[in-house]
Order: sequence, then structure tokens, then C-alpha cells
Amino acid sequence: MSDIEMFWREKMKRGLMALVAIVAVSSLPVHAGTISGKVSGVTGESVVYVDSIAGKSFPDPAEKPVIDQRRIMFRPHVSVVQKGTTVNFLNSDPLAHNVYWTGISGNKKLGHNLGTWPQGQTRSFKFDDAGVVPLLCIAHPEMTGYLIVTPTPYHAISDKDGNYKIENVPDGHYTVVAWHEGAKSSSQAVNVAGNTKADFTLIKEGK
Ligand SMILES: [Cu+2]
Repeated sequence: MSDIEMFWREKMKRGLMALVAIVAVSSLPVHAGTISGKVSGVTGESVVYVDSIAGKSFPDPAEKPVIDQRRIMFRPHVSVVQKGTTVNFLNSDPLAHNVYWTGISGNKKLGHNLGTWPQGQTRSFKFDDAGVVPLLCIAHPEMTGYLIVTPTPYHAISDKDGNYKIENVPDGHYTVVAWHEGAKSSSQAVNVAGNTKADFTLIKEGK
């Protein structure tokens, strides 16, 4: 191979590498990170989510999570879904269950009764309003569950120790809310730039 050939080969190789680098960078999504931290002051699972973002809406999620009624309990006891999600309520018990809620975040106009249905059957409801949905069953007053409907897809349920992680949150300024059964919710401004920490301390209601 002549010197001039070597020269052009090297030049083309470098050009190609530069092009690959440009394509790789331009195809990257918006910078995103995780919001993680700990919810303390309460025991057990908490829900942490990014509150509504001005001027931003999200398509209705395609997946339809199941809230099971099994052994006279709502399972899971606490669920979180994005606004616009259709939830399937399944009765797995050999007796009739009912599902109703008296309101969403205290708004009685959003109360609803799904009716009563037997084992093996499912009834669905699409939750278009964000808020806390306390689930009840007329037949079994001891049955309680909570569905948290969030305005954004950025939400998480903590582990039993309160540690949570919300993944793939685009960089930006947000209000992040922590919810726990029987506690006063808490919100704080969080500036997400890559991986960001946000801790919460909740106070149980009535204290
Ligand atoms: Cu029941």
C-alpha cells in the first residue's frame, strides 16, 4: 500500500468514526436520571410521585394493572397508576365482592360504585382524575385498599423501609409528593439533574 493510500484510508476511518459519534449523540434522549431517597416518620410502603407538570400531558398507558380481591383483602393494598390508566378489579374469592369509593382526594363528585360480582370475574374502571382513591367493599367493611392516581408517569412505591427510586425522569424542576396511608402528604420542589436525592418525613394524621 502506498503512502498516499494509507493517508486516505486513515482519513476515511477517522471521518467514519466522527460520523458514528455524531449519530450516537443525536439519538440520545433528553437527559434523564432517577429521583431516589427515603420516606421516614411512617412504617411500610409509601408512594412518591412527580406532581403535574405545567404544559405537559402524557398518553394513557396501555397496560391494565390488576387489583385482586383475594382472601377478603385488596391486593396489593396500595397501588399506583398514571392518570388515564384502566384498572381491572378481579374477584378471586369464592364469594361476592363489591368495589366502591366515596371520592377521589375527598372530591365526592368523583365517588363511584362498580357494583358486586362473583369469583373469577373482573370489572374495569378508567381513572382519568388524579388523586387518592380509597377502595372499599360494601360486603366486607374490613376490606380497605388505596389506589394513587398520579398526574405523571414518574412514580414509585417505596420498600417497607421507605426507600424509593423513580427512574427515567427527564431533567427539570418538579414538585415531588410523598403519600402514606394515614399520614399527611408532603411535597417538595426537586431540581432533577441526572441522579437526584429527595428525602421526606411524614407525620401521621391525628398527631
Ligand atoms: Cu368484599
